[in-house]
Amino acid sequence: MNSDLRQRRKVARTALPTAVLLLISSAVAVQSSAPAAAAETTLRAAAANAGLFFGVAASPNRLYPIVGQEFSQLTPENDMKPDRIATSSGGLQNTSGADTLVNHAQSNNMLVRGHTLVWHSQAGALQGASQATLNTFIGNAINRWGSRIAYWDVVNEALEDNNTGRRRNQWPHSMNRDANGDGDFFDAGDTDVIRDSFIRAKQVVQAGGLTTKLCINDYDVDGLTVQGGTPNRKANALYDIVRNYRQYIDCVGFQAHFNDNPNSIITDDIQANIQRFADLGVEVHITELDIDDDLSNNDIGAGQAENYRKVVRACLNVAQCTGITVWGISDSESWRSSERGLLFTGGNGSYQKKAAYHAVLDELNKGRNSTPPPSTPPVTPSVPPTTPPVDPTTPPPPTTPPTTGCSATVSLNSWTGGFVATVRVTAGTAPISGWSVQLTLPSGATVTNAWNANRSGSSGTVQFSNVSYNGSVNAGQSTEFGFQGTGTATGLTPVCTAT
Ligand code: 9MR
Repeated sequence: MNSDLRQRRKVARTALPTAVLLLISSAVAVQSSAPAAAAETTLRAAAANAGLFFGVAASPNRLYPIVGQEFSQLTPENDMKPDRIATSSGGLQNTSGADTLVNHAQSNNMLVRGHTLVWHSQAGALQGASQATLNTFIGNAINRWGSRIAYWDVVNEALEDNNTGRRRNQWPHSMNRDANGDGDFFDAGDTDVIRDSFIRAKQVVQAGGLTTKLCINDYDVDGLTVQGGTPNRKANALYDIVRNYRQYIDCVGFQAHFNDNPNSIITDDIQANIQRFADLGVEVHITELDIDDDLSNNDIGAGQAENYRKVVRACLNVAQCTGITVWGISDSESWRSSERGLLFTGGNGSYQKKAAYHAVLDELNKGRNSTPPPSTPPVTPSVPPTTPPVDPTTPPPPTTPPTTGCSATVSLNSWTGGFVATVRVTAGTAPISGWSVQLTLPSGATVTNAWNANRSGSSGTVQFSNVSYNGSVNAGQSTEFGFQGTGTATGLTPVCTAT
């Protein structure tokens, strides 16, 4: 095992994505006919009740029934990596494994996470390619599966090991240039593979009218600190990247490969770290979870089942943490089999649940703390169950033309009896230092919670205003907030005022 892999031996809602909501809505429908207090018996059903997906990394030769039964999301463990599917000119090849996985996910009503587009490792024929070629590949890969891929890891593992907080220096990051020498790659004159790859991916998504969300994914970024209370500089660096490129980045993946490496332990500040990313307005996902079961070295905590509980709870307690994915089904089939880091034992389709499985299921069944779990409220008898969902892909027109103040648009994800609204506030031709948005809900609709905004009122005319960190918006730039409600919320007309 090389040092890179050894280092990796350790081991995130503004708006819930459409596909998650579809999963939730089906769970709600199931629940309304089940006894109110019945605990769910699969990870995917328990997660759906709490408003998140529970996924697994998979390969075409391991698509056993358990995949669709227990999991609601699938990440190709290796079949969408550039070394499988990219040609040296950024074309596609050998996509049959990836196609099999996407088809399997679709027929089992699972979300897909595309993994991954820009990565220093497993780059195959793309190794050493220019940004232009990377951009070609990004376009080809995103367009091949379109909105069938809910999330794409656009850039994977861009940050250096050993908690330095620096970017990697190998390709493709070796293409980076810090033009003004200020120590970062965020300035207009700088060259930044992360920024340029996300800009390209965003263009492709917008040009195709896709619902795909674009994520940045990394490991050892899970807590605010690492062992000994040392600040987690890698997590801080990731935070700076997301903050600077928020307009292109929709989601952040914490790989969460936990083990006893000092930078890979489970700390008590994982939830706070998830929260600060969520406060930037991105979804957060735990993307590659596995937890070392090596109890001879106890510095990652009190045992695997309890450690799994901790991580799952940290996600559940942050509304914008919309999914958890484990990096394989069973220990023996894991990339780290010796650490017995997963939820099942056994193999070849015959699996036994571990204590860790039962702990995760139990924790998921407890639901979220910070907001009411979506399974509880949104059954409004006045809404007929046949109400068609609003098409979330139809972008509503701006309600006010750009001015020196601000304008606002709203997009809706709806299900029978409930909705999540994402409101985008855009400054006019001058910067603003605060904003408020007023909108009037149709009768019967009620706001149950909001994020990235202060709120007054819950039905009829409701007022939202900026919170401390998102009041300042530069000319022409945007910020987003969201809210969840019960009932039906069509025809919302937000009115934005700069304050
Ligand atoms: O689990 C994957 C394993 O089968 C491959 O051999 C390995 C090659 O690097 O990649 C593993 O998956 C990695 C993922 O793509 C990115 N994060 C770390 C994962 C474990 O190494």
